[in-house]
Amino acid sequence: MTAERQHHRIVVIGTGFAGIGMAVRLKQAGYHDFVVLERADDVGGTWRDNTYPGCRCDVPSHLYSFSFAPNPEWSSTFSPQPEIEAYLRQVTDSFGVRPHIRFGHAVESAAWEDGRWLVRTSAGVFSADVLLSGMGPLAEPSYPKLPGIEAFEGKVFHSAEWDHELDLSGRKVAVIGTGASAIQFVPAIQPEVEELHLFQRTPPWVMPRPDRRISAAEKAIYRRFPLVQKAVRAGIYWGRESMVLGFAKLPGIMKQAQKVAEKHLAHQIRDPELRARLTPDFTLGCKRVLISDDYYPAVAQPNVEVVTDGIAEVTPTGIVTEDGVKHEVDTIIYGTGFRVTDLPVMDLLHGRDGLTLREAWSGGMEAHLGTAVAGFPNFFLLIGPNTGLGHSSMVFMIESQIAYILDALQKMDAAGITEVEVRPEVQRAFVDNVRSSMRNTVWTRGGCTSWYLDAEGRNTTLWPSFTFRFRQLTRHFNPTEYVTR
Ligand code: N01
Repeated sequence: MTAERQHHRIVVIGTGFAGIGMAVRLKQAGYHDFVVLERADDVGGTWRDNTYPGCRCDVPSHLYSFSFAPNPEWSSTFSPQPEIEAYLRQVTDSFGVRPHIRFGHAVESAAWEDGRWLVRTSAGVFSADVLLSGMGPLAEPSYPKLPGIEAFEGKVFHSAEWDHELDLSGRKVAVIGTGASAIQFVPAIQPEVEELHLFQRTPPWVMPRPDRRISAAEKAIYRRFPLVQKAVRAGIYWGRESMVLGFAKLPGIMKQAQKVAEKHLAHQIRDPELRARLTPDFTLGCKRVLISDDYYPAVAQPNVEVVTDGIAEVTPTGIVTEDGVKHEVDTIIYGTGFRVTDLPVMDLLHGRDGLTLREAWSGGMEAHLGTAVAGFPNFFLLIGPNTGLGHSSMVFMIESQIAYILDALQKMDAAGITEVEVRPEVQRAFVDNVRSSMRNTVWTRGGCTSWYLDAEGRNTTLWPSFTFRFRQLTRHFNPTEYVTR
């Protein structure tokens, strides 16, 4: 392939909800000199990559979509993955973003050099005045280092890289992990496989899933009266916002919610011994609250064994647990999540004076408003540190950040500013505030570990307050918080 070398005003990385939303809004605001770099051959981000059986969103679709692109056609409350991926493709095409995307361009490094970003990709080099990252935190599968795994003779894959070529019928399958992904694919594969050995390190809290099909009549109403769909969306939004009170302010609310989950478990799992194995020992909300009506019934089937002893080693034909028992399997599926606080991109990005993002984040991931990092001029991160949510739609956070970035670009243009870099003291004050808000939340006091926390136990992933508060804070770009040139 001929190496490209192009300059653009703006380079966006990634085509998940963040990258696509950013691209649409850039176009609408009159910015046309931009490209979006995408390593894969289509858009969708995590919703393109996660194709495991049973994959669907656990946030209602009326809320888990762009405010500027409501979709009256959602088939159910919690849409399945193919519908969400199709929605992202449709938004890409209907807003004319596809011509801006360079598929098959994996970013290998991005460095701030001579007042510009130099972005090297697998298919050419780009330079840009402004670099925007839409690389979400759920992009790099996390593989546990299991002793002996190299010698395993069966098939091994991760839920985010599902092997659709492999027919699971009649196979003896080990599933490692019981997070949001596993509780969706376990019920889907359980009827197919001969044996399912579910390696559970920590049992999750599981709530009932209030899902239902959206009728043709309802869809027609949404098509004809968009305000009705807007009202439904607002109702879901405010219902979810109220959950923050439980997570961060009123622990009693979580205890009440926990009772609902306990009832759900007791209702679906009759065997007291199995129920005990599946009962969490931490406060609900400490890890992501899962929703499912078919997980417990699947786990109770005779071909499923819930293994709670730790994994000691993998042999060529199975997994040996710490109690010495060998579980003979021919397939291992990792439902072990993502490298959220150890993003590979941390090594690829070099700010001022060669500083890598990993070095800048040696004290934990941090960014002003989860969006701008001191030492990294003209760089903005979508879904950056402390912008994740345990209760509501990430699309809301993404749209808040997009508006902030657009305001930054417009203010730079209006004032003839070519360079902005957040002041370290501004970033410090913001991060200190977020960290102190974290202190009494269920995420840090709930008695669990989770991907929300980094290796040092800091919650550098979640936004600890109401999402409308984040929107207020990101409503205006304030140039005085930045060193400008
Ligand atoms: O990953 P996870 P996920 N040995 O990190 C276990 C989003 N999502 O892919 O709890 C044994 O939650 C680990 O055990 P423990 C959503 O934000 C959304 O399921 O750490 N076990 C845990 O059980 C979600 O939170 C949807 O003790 C090991 C599991 O693997 C995020 O993605 C659907 C292990 C990992 O759970 C990640 O979910 C799916 C080891 N060495 C996902 N290492 C929606 O519906 C890890 N585990 C929107």
